[in-house]
Amino acid sequence: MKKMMFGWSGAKLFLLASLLLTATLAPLSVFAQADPASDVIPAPKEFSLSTSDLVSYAYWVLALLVLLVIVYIFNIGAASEKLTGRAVINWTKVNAWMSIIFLVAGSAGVAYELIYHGKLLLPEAASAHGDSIDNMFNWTFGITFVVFVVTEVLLFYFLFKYRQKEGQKAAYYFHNNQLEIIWTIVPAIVLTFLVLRGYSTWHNITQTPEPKAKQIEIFGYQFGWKARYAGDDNKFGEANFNFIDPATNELGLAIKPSVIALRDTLVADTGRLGKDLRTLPAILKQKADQLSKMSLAADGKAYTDLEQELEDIRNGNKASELRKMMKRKGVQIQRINATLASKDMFNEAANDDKVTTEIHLIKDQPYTFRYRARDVIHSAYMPYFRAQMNVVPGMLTSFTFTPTKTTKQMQDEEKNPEFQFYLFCAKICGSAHYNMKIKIVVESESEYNAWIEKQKRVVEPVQPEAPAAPAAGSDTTATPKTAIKSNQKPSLAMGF
Ligand SMILES: [Cu+2]
Repeated sequence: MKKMMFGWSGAKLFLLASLLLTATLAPLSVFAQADPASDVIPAPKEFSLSTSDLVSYAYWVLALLVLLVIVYIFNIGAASEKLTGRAVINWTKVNAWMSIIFLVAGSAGVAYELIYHGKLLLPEAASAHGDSIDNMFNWTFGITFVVFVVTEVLLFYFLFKYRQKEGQKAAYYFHNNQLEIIWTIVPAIVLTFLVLRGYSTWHNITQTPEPKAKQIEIFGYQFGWKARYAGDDNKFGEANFNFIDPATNELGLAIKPSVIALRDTLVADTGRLGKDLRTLPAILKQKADQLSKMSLAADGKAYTDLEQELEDIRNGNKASELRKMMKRKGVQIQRINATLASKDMFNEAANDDKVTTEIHLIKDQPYTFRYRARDVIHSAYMPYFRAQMNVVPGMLTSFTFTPTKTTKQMQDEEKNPEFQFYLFCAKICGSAHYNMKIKIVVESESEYNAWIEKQKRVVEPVQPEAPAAPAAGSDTTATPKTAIKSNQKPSLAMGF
């Protein structure tokens, strides 16, 4: 009886494992076929069944039915054993052969994945350091693959070979120091080798000085990227998150007229919020009157919304919300005022910077990408350059690399005229994370020069014949105006 129970649970385990394996591998093979460099994000498909869909659904249903039939056959066997007390099925034998079937089927699955989906792995690296990353991955994969094959073969073969047999007694093996030493030291040496190799590869990539590297700032936000080139002065203007105005200064660059306009908007907002706060009792009365003329039956949602609004005013929620907003804006105003006098901050270096919606790089030119984030942690991932770096708010991270293939070259090599390099976000950062990417074009120096020439400066230079503008924002100590004066509006020409 005991033997039968063991046999039955073994069979169930086998079926469960096969189901889990198919369920895991099926979606994997679907993902493996997605082209990471595709320019167009396909719109969600309308639900419609094609013939091939139906065939594949039928295949899954059939597979499930076959499994159910097997389960029922085993069930009948088990029930009959219970009734007659005679062993109908030799469970030991079934388990032993199932382990061999599992080994063969599993190996076939691994071989299939390597042969058919192995082709979908990334092609040869398009950056100078890429080979060393690939080399490291290949060593790690090679070693772990050999260990995987040897241990799996031994595990399932031994299950088969040493199955229980009539008149055969299992050997009792208590302890062996030599074995313990071997299986501790061998993995320790292998892992030390892999870790040190990874460490030295990373060190070589990140710690090798590259004096000729050009700098590009990559700015990540929910949900997109912007690139900033330093302009003719080859110097990035300063930036501060307190200067960010989503409409006119998305990168928070230190452009005095823009920052002053932002501060004045904030002052106006604070004034308006203060007024709202002071007139809350009057608003309450007015809204209560309004509500008394409405009815739930006639107005539905408008009625309940107004009711909620009244409740928020009565219980103080509205007032505390207004105070919170005023406080937040007040802090930002203070911070802006504290920096406005700084000559290091407002040194005009930002004026000729160029903010772009594509990244253009010159082939064989080293680059340092300096990363900044506006909101949450992102991760800049460039698979073809084998480069990835976290992009963290309030922290400057960087990655230096040299692109070694032009976009055109990659299109030829991949036999895909649509091929493009991209920088993707590789950190799940919110609802539109999947769409967060920026195109990278690698080209010749002359092509790059022609492109960068066409990009607009953050602040267009003032034309000499234009009438002299009043000294905009030069007086930072003056009482902030509650309305934005037209002469304080910056002439921003950013591409957003
Ligand atoms: Cu992101």
